[in-house]
Amino acid sequence: MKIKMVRRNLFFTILIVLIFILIPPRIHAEVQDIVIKGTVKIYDTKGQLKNNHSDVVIFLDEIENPPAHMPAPEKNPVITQINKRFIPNVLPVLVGTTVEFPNEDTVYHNVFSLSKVKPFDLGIYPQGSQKTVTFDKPGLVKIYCNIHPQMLAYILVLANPYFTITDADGHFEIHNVPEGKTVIRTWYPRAKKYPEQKIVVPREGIGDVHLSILENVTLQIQEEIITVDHPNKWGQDYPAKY
Ligand SMILES: [Cu+2]
Repeated sequence: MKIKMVRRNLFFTILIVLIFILIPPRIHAEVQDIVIKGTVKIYDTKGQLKNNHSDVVIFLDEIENPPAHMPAPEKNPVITQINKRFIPNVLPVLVGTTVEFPNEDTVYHNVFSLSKVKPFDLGIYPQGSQKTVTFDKPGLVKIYCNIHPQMLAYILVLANPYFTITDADGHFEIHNVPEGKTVIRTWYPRAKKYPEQKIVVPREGIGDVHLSILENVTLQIQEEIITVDHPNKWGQDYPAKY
């Protein structure tokens, strides 16, 4: 009786060990999230390390094994008009994505773009209402307000979903990346050069990508100083008072 029990226990132990050895790797391979992690450091025009390293878009290009299906996100990203600013200031989106532009301000705005990638003019609309634009071609879209020249935003329309944006510490993570060769590229509104790095993504991912960006101009748009470096939607200078 005792021997039978021991044999049965041994049989089950071996069975469980075999299940753990044989089955998990297959399940693991299907659901594993391959991640690329790294850090970007931004240096100002004098070569000094900045305190804030946000707003750098990190995206993959020349992907060896691109996915067959790349649907736009179910939830539309948003650029809000608030305190005479666009928030966020930099937004990367997958091609085909619709972006919402709500006016949360107490004043009117006129959101427009003269970009080749996606020219549009949303006209004037009041607080509490919003309009949308679908970005159907890859490239950079600069967005302005026809009333307030200090308002600007950048939408970088990308051809695949493998992108992210750095936080204030410069950290980034791109998830569910395909294995194989690819190039990590960067975009930043005031970069002198856009650093890039060719990599081969292994199944275990990459956790130590380090990139640095040198600014070519300091941020000109601040509360006190407003530098207008673009015309309004009619190609004219903004009036002196706005
Ligand atoms: Cu405005």
